[in-house]
Amino acid sequence: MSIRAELLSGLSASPATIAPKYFYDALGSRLFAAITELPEYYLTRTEAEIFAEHQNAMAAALGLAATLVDLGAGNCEKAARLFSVLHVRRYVAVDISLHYLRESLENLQQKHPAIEMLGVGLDFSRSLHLPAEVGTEPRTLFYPGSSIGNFTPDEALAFLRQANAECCGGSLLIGVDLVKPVNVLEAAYDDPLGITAAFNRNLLRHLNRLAGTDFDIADWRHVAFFNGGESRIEMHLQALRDTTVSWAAGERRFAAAERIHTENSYKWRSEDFAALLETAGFSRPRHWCDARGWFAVFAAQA
Ligand code: AVJ
Repeated sequence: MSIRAELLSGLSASPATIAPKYFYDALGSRLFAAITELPEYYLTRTEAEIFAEHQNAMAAALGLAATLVDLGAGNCEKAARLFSVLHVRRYVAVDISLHYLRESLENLQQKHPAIEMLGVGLDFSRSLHLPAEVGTEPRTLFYPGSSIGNFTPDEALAFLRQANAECCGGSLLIGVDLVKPVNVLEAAYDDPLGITAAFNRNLLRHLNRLAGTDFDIADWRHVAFFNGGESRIEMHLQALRDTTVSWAAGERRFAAAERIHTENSYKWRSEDFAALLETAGFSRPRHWCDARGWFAVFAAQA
């Protein structure tokens, strides 16, 4: 299905949905970077602390990681911090937009001339199948940031099974956000400055460009809450009034207070995530946490 057809079918569904990968246009990527600076958004900071504190133990658990495959690499910063401790010789940056990766990789190559670098443009939320140019040696797959949280548990299992195959006998290093008090979770996704609201609402501008819709951002507000039954933060855009959104071949009417579901961000218990890794075929999962037990980084063998 084309991007446009996929977006319009999500918009026509009840309830309407838009996939979270569409948050990241140029402005959305900058807004996400701003989110990671918010005091309420503990994820990025906490994960970085865990890497800094336990990188030697992680390197020992992973074994030699000559090839590091970075899933959702973006600016490649997180992976670059691990190059020396993991003795990386080949770095494969994978992201949905190859365009954005090129710049990051050029800068990185100058700082690390001895490391062979490759950029791969791939929407791995559909299928994680790395191209042949990546080679056949065992690899360490690196999936930081708790982006695995965008998948439902079933989707996460399917994704991890594919990841297991793509390791070629290597290993996985993955960041996972954990269950914690609801007030902490909800503040992280509904910050008082309104940066997360801007990030969520910006999705509609991106959609207007991608699918030719005519959303008026002023008609929509940001809603985020923890759904305890599903163990996930949900983000929605809620219509402030009755409104009709039109595109070339159709339209969708929204009643006041109707919502578009834009993101799930699952929060795991560490023992459940370890079990998920084993079900997906990984062995000897280990993990490291921060002192508060808010975030975990897991290493496992394929
Ligand atoms: C990039 C998917 C890990 O779920 O925390 C941040 C995205 N959404 N604030 C997350 C996000 C709202 C983020 N991930």
